[in-house]
Amino acid sequence: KEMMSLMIKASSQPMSPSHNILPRVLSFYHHWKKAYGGTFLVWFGPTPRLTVADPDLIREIFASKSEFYEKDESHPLVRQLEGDGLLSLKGEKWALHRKIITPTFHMENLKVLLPVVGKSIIKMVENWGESSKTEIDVSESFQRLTEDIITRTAFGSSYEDGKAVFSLQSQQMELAADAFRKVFIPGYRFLPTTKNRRSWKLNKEIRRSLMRLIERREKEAEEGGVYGEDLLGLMIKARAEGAISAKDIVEECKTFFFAGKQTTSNLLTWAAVLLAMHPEWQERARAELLGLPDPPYIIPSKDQLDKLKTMSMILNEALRLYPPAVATIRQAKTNVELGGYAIPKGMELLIPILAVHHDPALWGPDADEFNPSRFSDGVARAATHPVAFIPFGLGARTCIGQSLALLEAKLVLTIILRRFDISLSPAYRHAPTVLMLLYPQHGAPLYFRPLLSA
Ligand code: MNH
Repeated sequence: KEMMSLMIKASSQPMSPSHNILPRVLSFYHHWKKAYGGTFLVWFGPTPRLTVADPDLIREIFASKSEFYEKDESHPLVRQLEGDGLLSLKGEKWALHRKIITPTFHMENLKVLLPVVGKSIIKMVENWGESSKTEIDVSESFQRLTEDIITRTAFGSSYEDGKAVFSLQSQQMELAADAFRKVFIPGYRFLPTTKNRRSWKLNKEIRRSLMRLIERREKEAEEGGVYGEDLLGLMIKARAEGAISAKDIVEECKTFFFAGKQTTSNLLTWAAVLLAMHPEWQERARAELLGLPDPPYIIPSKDQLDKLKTMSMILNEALRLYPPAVATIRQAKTNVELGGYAIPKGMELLIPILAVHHDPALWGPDADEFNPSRFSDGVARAATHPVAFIPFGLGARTCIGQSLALLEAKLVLTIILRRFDISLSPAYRHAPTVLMLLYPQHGAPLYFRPLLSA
């Protein structure tokens, strides 16, 4: 009998696999750090690349001496997907585009999305938890959701047409993921395989449909005199003023979808998985939510979301342990000195975001543990150095979609926590993997048990 109760106890323990994912995800970094410290040279192909994990030096590269560094040329496979937009542009053209696009993300514009987005979240969860044994692969569901939200942000009133274009780009991204898995086959991406040919065809179709959409919206704006505050409207207005071309707009649309969809769905997925693994934090977040002054609501308002401090701490801890963008790269524009190293012009520098986020020297001996409390005094004080937390980058080229992503994540998790108890399905296997971004290799099957009070 005792044995039996022990077994039951053991099996009802939340499965809590290690969050120490460095050896799995950045294995070279993990091993070489032990031998050489945080800063060392790695040869990827013909050019050496300096790995820089020291937050003082990272601050120099991104912020205080950023004029000496620029974005690198991205991999051709990525380049085809991301378009020639904000992510990859440099110099004056980048600055112009950043200025035109920034108002898309003003809180006033994001706020009006809340009720609309709230509705699609509720539609998503409608048939969750009908049976206590139904698994939901949240990584799938969340991708559909972020796709929907990014479409609304980019295209506003032309939502339906935008959706059609972005569904093509989704298909293209899946094909590219396949090509990435075969990147070790020399010249694979040039071979006229069925999948490659399909991807090339999609690329043309996407650009053609976007061009048609731009022309239509331009006509509408000329007739009605209103451009709209969505990404497309702001850019069409800039084109009317002669600042950018129609092709620029096409490239930015591609960039937005590429940069905004999977990053945010990965954050949502890891946050849901962490909540399932750590029921005590799930309960704390739910208690905070139900304890709001005016709790009977379906879709929370911006003001209500702002009050959810525990939820913000959980999201930050998810971004720390599982940053969707595990690393980024810069290139030296000229010969430059960095932390006593003479960096020659053209050298590439790799900033291993994931490794910085797991560094015990910055985060303490529990660096690999899930402990949202470390963010209770805000982001800048969570570690021993303010630049230890960089899921969205830093400086002028920091993520433009940060507030959208965080607002969206908070809204989704709030609506879900209000209705369901989240737990891991026995089918869940903890396998963080990098394929462009950090994602769960075998998906994220979770159980959603409806709460009686909901
Ligand atoms: Mn986002 C830049 C991570 C959501 C659009 N993003 C960056 C950078 C990081 C990043 C890191 C900086 C890269 C570098 O310095 O080399 N982004 C994220 C994460 C999420 C995210 C972890 C979600 C979670 N990003 C979004 C969303 C959008 C978006 C949502 C769009 C709607 N991001 C961008 C764009 C850039 C960027 C555009 C490039 C900004 C620039 O260089 O001016």
